Amino acid sequence: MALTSFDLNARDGRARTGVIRTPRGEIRTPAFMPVGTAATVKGMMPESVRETGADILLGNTYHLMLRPGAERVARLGGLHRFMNWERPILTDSGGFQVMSLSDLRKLTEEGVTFRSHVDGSKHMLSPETSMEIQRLLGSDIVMAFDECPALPADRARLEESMRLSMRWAARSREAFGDRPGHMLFGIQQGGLERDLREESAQALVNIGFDGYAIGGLAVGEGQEAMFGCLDFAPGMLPEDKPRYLMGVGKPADIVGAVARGIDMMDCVLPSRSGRTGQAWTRRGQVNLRNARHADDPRPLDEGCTCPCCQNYSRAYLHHVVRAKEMIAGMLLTWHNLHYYQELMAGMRAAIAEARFAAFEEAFHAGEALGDI
Ligand code: PRF
Ligand code: ZN
Repeated sequence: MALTSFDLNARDGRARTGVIRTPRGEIRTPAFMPVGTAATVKGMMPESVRETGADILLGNTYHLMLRPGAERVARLGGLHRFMNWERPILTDSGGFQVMSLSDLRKLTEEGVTFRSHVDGSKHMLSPETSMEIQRLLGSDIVMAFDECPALPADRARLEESMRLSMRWAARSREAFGDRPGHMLFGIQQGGLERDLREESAQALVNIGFDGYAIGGLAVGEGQEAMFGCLDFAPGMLPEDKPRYLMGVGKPADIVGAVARGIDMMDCVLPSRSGRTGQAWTRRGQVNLRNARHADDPRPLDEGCTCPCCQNYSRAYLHHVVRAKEMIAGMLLTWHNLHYYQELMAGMRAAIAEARFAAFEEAFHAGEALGDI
């Protein structure tokens, strides 16, 4: 019997809900994956991340290979043991982070050579080395090695880059081999071009993956253009495999992506914005730095059951944000991750009960009200 599986439980329009099963636990979809780049979801203990409702975290090949090093993590028992998160972990393959973070990159057919943003040391990532690093980390869901051009990019560049990513996808598949209990996801590229997305989807399906990501979006094109692409891109990917939209997004992006058939997402936004005094609630974004909160005894969100909203006032949050106290980032990250996971749970229930359109409408009505 297969050690991993994906079962769809219900559909409502193009939205889907189901479960990915792995030996390390189940991932309820649509799923939001908090980002644990450097073997930590910044400002949160892993058990607290679990309490927010997360089934899976995202880790990064690029950061972990540079510090503390994949071999070291492997010697210490793998990433799960190292960071004290025993549930599933998906790792990104590194190419996208090399392009956004490293110095002096050089891209060839073989892969990419670059200098570390940490200490300037020289490194190489290729489909083969990325698969090896993700194996050493012990990742449950391994991402194929790809290249992601920033948008806008001209068609020739998008086409060339997508075809390179598809050759790398085939090499990733070959290097990954057969690893029962672990999944390998391919990544569709092709910018906003419908025919390139189709060509990419066909190439990936011919290779054969356990799941399919949509890469190359949320890279500067804006929500309308992204949704335009999501009106056709998910439908090009196999119905019976999970579809993962990489690096998305704001709550409204997530709701729109789920409406268009996406099953998984990740984003630094809830954790990163928590560290800059920003909160997300049913009424949209709230900036706790704002002076209007200074004397406000009410919680951030009256209806929220997270420890931040149960125990602290807006006045307190405003104070600790302004004073740059560590607890500010801790409390707001907790609240934001809790809010994101409640949003996912709400969508899963709405899809299961065939009322997703009403859920979507209520979501937008809440955001339109604005913060009280
Ligand atoms: N490829 C990979 N990781 C990613 C992306 C991609 O295209 C994106 C684009 N939003 C975020 N993270 N490998
Ligand atoms: Zn809260």
